[in-house]
Amino acid sequence: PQKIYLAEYKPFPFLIDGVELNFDLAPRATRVKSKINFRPNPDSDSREFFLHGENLKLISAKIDGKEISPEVTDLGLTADVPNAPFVFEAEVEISPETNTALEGLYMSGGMYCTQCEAEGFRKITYYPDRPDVMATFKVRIQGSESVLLSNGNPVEQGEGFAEWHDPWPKPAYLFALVAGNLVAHPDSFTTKSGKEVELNIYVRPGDEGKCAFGMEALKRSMTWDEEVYGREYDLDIFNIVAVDDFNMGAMENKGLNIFNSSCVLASPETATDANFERIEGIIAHEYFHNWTGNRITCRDWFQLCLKEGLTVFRDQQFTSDMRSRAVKRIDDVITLRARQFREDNGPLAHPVRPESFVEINNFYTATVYDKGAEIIGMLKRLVGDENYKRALSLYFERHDGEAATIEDWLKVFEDTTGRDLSQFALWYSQAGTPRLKVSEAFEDGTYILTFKQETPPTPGQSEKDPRVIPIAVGLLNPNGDEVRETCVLEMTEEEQSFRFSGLAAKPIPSILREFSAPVILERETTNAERAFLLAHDTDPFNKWEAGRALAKDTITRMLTEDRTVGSDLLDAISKVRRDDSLDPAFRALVLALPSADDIAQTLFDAGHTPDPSRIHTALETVALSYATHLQDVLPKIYADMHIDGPYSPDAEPAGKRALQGAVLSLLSRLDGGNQARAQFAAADNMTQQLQALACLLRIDRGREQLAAFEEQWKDDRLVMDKWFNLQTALAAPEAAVQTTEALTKHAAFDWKNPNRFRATLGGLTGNMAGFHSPDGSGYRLVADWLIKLDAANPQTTARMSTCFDSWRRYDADRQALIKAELTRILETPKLSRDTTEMVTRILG
Ligand code: B3K
Ligand code: ZN
Repeated sequence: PQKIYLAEYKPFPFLIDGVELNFDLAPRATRVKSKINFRPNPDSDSREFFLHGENLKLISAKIDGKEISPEVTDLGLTADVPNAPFVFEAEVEISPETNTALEGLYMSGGMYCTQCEAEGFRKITYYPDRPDVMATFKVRIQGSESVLLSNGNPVEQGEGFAEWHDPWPKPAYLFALVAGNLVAHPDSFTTKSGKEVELNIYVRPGDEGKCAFGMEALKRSMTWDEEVYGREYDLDIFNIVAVDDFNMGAMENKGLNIFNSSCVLASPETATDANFERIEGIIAHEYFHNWTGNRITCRDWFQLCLKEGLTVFRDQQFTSDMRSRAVKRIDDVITLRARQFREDNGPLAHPVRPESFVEINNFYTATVYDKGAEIIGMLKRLVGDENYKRALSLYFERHDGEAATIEDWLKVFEDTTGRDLSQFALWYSQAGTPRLKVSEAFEDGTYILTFKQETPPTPGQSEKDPRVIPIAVGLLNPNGDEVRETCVLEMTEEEQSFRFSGLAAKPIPSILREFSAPVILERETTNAERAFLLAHDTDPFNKWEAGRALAKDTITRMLTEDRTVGSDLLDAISKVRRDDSLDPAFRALVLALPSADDIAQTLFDAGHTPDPSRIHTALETVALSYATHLQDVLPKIYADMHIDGPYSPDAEPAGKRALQGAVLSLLSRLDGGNQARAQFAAADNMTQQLQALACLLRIDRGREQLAAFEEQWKDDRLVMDKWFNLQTALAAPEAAVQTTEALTKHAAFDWKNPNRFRATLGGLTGNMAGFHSPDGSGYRLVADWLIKLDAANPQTTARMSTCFDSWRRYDADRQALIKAELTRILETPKLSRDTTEMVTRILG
């Protein structure tokens, strides 16, 4: 397969003045007529006319009204064209019903919908399918469905047709079309300059009752973007459509966002608190793309982080404004470490701005998104809030309507602040997570912190240069008072010292407050000091981090030194547990144990070979110790967290439920599941129903409740995803593979639906001890299913193949078993380009 390189970027030889599309919908024979006005691009010296096109049946093509016979391959079409403005017309036929890849125009539950990012538009018609070719679109849809939607503003609607016009030039990846017998949840919004915008969430009949929260979240997002970034909405209408079959979370098509139904539909009975928060965040994310992504888009796909990193950063800011800033930061760092650090420290490591790819869909990664967002956070920290604001205004003013690059982005910060950001730019080009070693000294009232940075080699990058690292530091004195407020140290050298003078005693440092940079901190310290910070740190992130470090230290020592759970951990944790003055959501986070994967990576980094089943046992042991140690207070905390009145998904009640759920999980290790059974029976919301079910699965496999749950929810697709997922994710290690296999034979296991596939198989791959079952049966089952899915849906297959990326951590037997499965996948005839690229990289 062909590799594409950033260094080989060339502008397209033509510009487009306008596009007209005409869709005549039919499940297996949709006709698409296009009329495109091209003119030579003065910035290009080539006149080669190549249009992308895949899986299209060309009916006819014309230039300036005259029939032509272009040269057509699997990848596109080439024709001779005049060296002057000309009109290209084509008619093609496509088959949405048989499009199982869910890219281009496809069908889901009887409705037509599209997914074009990154390169799906070429499966709809012949077109320069690249983000730097921007054009205005007029779309006419003919179909018998009651709702016919496309981008922009509606122009005309009638029996069996609708016409839409999008006045804002856009790249083809933002094109969308929806046709279905849908119902709307309508609303409206008045922008700050007084413009009335019609809002709709379109769903299949029966789902109308699950739209209210998403609509409120949309309006909150619109207000927030006006208030915080000064960005107003720019069309008369904003539509969201919920689709059951979707490869990712959602898509920011101009004026017509298409959502995986799991990322927009919610009701108290069917969605958990976590679902509500995620829905709010994703709605905001897609809406924010209207400016960071759509009005200003990317020059080429290597610049993907330009829109994704920035938009993730914006949705994180939004959530911390809507909910708790401290809790949001901790949640984000947990995810960053679980997904991005894992990626950055394995065979799939790549720079936030990659330099080459085979299949761009493989680069919608935690690195591009989440590390991309961390880079924006560091930049903001380095230049300060005021400068960040000025730089963003300049960015919108200077690049509106353009397809921009990371260089353009950094330049607005340089021009705003006069700062040289060339060293900072290494964050975009160097892969790998920097390790930051800390040492300290104290003499005559002066405290010296010395940092040494080092980034291990990553694929294709053996040498790394030192980066700019903003390190937020505060100092505490031995009584626990803060003697130096947070300041940001700017590290630029490989090794660098910072001095704090005028101190009465040797302070206890709180380093990397708020997780000010995506690095791994390495510091020799004691559990006594960790417990001290857990009790006294004023920075909520580092307070939590101290508890987490204490737990990790305990668990790794249990596994490497045969230690038992020490009282230092138990006492420190129980203080926080009992402290009513702390936010319940924060207390729940302190009580949560690090993941098995986190422990495995920590052991591996320290030179040990992780044993998944021993890690599982150690985590269970710690949980049981927490339970016994807190025995006397658990029932009281459980009762204190009770909420009267109707369910609300707001942060405060959700935090209480989180703490109550964490307590329930401990209690159920002592009371044989009595409290959990009671909670299950009484629950009037999905959060509490699922918490209880999870506890019971561990006790007696929850047979009775699983059956009741299935009976109650068998007609609700999204809830049934949870039912599938919980069973594979929480199965006991020795039963996980068998449970998963049985579930794949369940009548409701629709493997072509990505949500169901991910819920079921993804539950197993996330169940570390189960997936890594020593006989290799977990690997075999997952490989079998990946091979099967690849023929239908390469994108989801490639993404799920990452479950094997940490294979080099494990013992030789497991490595051999995994390698054999990866090789078997790779040898599958006609394996997709997507999966081929991923598995090849994983094998290294
Ligand atoms: N931009 C889309 C992701 C498209 C993924 C294509 N494989 C959703 C988002 O990030 O908002
Ligand atoms: Zn995005």
